[in-house]
Amino acid sequence: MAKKKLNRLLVTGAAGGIGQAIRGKVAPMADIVRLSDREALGAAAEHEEIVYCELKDKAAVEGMVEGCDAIVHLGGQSVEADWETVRDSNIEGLYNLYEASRKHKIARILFASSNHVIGYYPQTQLLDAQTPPRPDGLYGVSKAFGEALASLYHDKFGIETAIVRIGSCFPEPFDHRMLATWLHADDFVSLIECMFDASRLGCPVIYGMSDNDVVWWDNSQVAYLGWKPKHSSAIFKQMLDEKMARPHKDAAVSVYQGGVFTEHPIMEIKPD
Ligand code: NAI
Ligand code: 15L
Repeated sequence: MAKKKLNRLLVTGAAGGIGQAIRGKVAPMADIVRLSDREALGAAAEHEEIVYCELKDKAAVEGMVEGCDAIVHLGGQSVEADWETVRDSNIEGLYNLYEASRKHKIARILFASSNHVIGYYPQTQLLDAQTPPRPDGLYGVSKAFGEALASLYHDKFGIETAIVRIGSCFPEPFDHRMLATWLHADDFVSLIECMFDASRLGCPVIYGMSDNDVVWWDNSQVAYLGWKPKHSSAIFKQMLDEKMARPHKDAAVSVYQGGVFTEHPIMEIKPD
């Protein structure tokens, strides 16, 4: 349970997979949870309010942010896509969010970054918060832009951001790679509590993974947050071994941290 209570917490991308998984669980963190997306969000519970918003619409984003004191920013293009799609949601959209946050004096943001910022590193290399980006596609590049924007708004305006390079946040791992990258939604919720409870957050890079047996990432530099993931992908290993053959050792999914994202081409919108 969070120690401090926010007045109004904004959760963007609330209609998405992670948004739906954490929706009920962030309720104790704030008097009011404002949920936003461009897709349907269902009916608001008593403690919730709903604001539909397209992130590339600057004025709409200002309206969405106004009156909030903190943001969990999940909204955006969440897999590889053509440049225009990535740009609208993750470049323009994120700039709009940080500009609105500056104008409306938001103190803290969680930015849902991705392991695809560092997807071209080999699985044999242990990475930490200082590891430079090595994106595996335009999506990864857009998340690296987001991390740089968060850093700028911290240094220039003092807005604190938890930059979370999320691994794979799904109910269970789909493949052997995800034994290293898996993040249980409840561990993500406990990270959100820790980042809002911390007396000083700063603008750290945090790897979003559960307490898995296979480890590619070192979170020791954010030990001050006191985040202790409780779940582990280890309970799924046997199920995966029985369900599918281990991929070949030279396959992208076995070699690179970003797995098959390294194999995506540059996607172009086909002219009509
Ligand atoms: P998702 O694709 O299920 O949800 C994203 C939501 O953002 C969707 O509901 C979509 O409607 C909304 N959205 C997209 N573009 C928008 C726009 N221009 N305006 C308004 N809303 C827009 O993604 P998921 O899995 O829930 O991920 C949430 C966030 O976490 C994303 O930013 C994703 O990049 C990041 N992430 C997720 C991982 C995972 O394992 N689920 C891993 C790494 C990062
Ligand atoms: C991501 O960044 C995606 O949002 C998610 O859909 C998964 O592909 C995840 O990374 C992953 O690498 O497993």
